Amino acid sequence: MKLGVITSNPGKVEEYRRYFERLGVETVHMRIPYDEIQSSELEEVVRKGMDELKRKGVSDFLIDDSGLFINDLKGFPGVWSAYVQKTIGNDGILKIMDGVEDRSAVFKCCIGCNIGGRDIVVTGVCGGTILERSRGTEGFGYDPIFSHDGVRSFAEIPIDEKNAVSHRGVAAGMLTEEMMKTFCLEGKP
Ligand code: ITT
Repeated sequence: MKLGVITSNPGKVEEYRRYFERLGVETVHMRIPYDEIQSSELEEVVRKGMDELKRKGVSDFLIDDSGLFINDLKGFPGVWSAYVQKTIGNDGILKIMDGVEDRSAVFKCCIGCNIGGRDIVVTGVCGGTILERSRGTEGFGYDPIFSHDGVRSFAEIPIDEKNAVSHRGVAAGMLTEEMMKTFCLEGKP
C-alpha cells in the first residue's frame, strides 16, 4: 500500500515515513499546493484541503494541519502556528511566556486521509509544557520549546520516541485503526 504525504514540511514527511514503514505502508512525499483556509478549526482546514485535492484528481494521500495551543495565551498561536513560527519564532514565544507560571500547552494534529476511495479524518493531541528556553536539535518548528514529560524537549528525543507520544503519532495511530477496520490490514497501530 502506498500513501502520498502532501505537505511542504519535510519534518512531517520523515515522521510519517518512520511511523508507517513498520506497518508495511510506503509513504511518498508529494508537494501539491492546496489552499489552507483561515479557520478556527484544524479539521475544517483539513476537510477543505482534501476536497480541493480530490477535485484535482489526487487520491490515496494524507494531509495534516497542526498547531500549538498555549493555555495561558488562550490557545495562541493555535491555528496561526505556521504564521507565528515564520514571524516571531520560538524566541518570540519564549519572550511572551517570560515569567508566566502556567506553561501548559497542547499540540494538536488533524490528519485527513483519502484511501481506497474513503475519507478518514482524525485528530490527535499531546499535552505538555513550554520550556523556559530552547533545547535540542532534532525535529522542527516548536519542538525545541515543547516538552511532553516536563524534562526533555521534543527536539531532544529521537523520532520514534516522539511518534510514540506526539499529537501526530496519536493521530496516526487513530488513522491506522480506522484503516485496519476498513481494509482489514495486518499489524498494530
Ligand atoms: P504543511 O501545512 O505544508 O503541511 P506546515 O509546516 O505549514 O506544513 P502546519 O500548518 O500543520 O504545517 O504547522 C503549523 C506550524 O506548527 C508550523 O510552523 C510547524 O512547523 C509547526 N508544527 C507542526 N507540527 C509540529 C511538531 O510536531 N513539532 C513542532 N512544530 C510543529
